[in-house]
Amino acid sequence: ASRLAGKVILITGASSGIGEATAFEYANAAKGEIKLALSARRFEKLEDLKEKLISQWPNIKVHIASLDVSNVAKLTEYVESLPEEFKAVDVLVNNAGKALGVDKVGQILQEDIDGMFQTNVIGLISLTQLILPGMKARNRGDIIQLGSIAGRDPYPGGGIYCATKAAVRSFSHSLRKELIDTKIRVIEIDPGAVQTEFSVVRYKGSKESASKVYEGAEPLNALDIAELIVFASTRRENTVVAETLVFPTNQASASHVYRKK
Ligand code: 8X3
Repeated sequence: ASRLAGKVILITGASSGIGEATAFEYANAAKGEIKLALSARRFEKLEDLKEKLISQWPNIKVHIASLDVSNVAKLTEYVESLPEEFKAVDVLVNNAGKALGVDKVGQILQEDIDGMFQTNVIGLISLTQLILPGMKARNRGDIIQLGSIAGRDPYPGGGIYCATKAAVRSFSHSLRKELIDTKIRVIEIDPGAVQTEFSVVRYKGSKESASKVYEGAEPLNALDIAELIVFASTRRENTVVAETLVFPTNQASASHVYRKK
């Protein structure tokens, strides 16, 4: 049987991009024999996603909920409201995250600082804290953290975003050490350039600025990262893909990208 059969996969930020692709990739890898708990701020997008998943895999179980991970009070409510058959989370994919702006220190909007830390760091930590006790009780589970090259190789104009991803990395490393005597795996996935709504959000809706980010180079797509997430969580239980750094072939650091003229 598949290593995923019957498992509960909880994905945040599942309405688009890497989160959505990851939902599909889990469904695909498990041939629909899986339970997906999908959350995001945009509920209508989740409704569409659920419909697509069910039309492709009639046996799949999908729970959707509107959730903004930056709202810590709501996280507890969300976890408590999960239906019984979704409560024992096997894989937590902490995917929700965002960059806001490319301003330099001294000019960064306070709301952007708060927004990035609240979602990328506080939300991720708080949800992990809520899911971990169950994993500990069952002595199994995967915690998959979406980091970034930005967390390893900070760049100008990314002071806050890079700091949030460094925080994710540091938190994940502490957690892996704390869980050393358990079978729980902490898996960090650090993508480089991936084309999703990420840059449109960073440039606050400017599609033109967003598309410049990828100009002349071929970025990864959401499915490339989804495949790695599913790969990492389907290894034999004694194998932990502790961390990954994933670039498109023409990228070698946060700022070293080969672009065709
Ligand atoms: C996204 C990658 O290089 O824009 O996390 O920070 S980058």
